[in-house]
Amino acid sequence: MTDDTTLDRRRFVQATTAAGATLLLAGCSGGGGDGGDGSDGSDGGDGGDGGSGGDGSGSSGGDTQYLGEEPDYGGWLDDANNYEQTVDATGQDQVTVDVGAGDGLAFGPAAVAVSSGTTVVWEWTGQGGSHNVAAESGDFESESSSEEGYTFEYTFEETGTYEYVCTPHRSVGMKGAVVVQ
Ligand SMILES: [Cu+2]
Repeated sequence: MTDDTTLDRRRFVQATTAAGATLLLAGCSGGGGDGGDGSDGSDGGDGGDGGSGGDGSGSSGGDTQYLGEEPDYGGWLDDANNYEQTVDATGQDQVTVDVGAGDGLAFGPAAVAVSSGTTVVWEWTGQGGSHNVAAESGDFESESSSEEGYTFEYTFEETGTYEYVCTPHRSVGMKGAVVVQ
């Protein structure tokens, strides 16, 4: 019975135009792909791993907003690890920056814009060894620590661009900036 049905379908395919047959073949190969759904199921598990890859965004708390126009850092961030764009964190009372982001020798985000009066809290991830946070201007400087959960904070009252480094890792690009608007 089922064999007869199959034969009927084959005759139907032969009776269609070349274009139609191509479409049907595409459908057939798609059907073969359905067999791969079993492995796709395990791929779904891998997708969960991708979710953990999202930890980077988790540190900044969900959807990351960037400034519409990138500030001119005068080359300061050209060799800064983890720097792509300036994260827009304006309008917030408190903003957290990871110390030891990425591979451990970066600030996360490396560049962030805040409103004046905002307190930036640097929070150590425990990755990459011992770090500190030291403003180029000397306005602020933390102790060195390698301890996960260690924090240092500074409240930015004056507008401007504040460049800072991790002193021991300056030469390997552990640099950051806070833009106060
Ligand atoms: Cu460091």
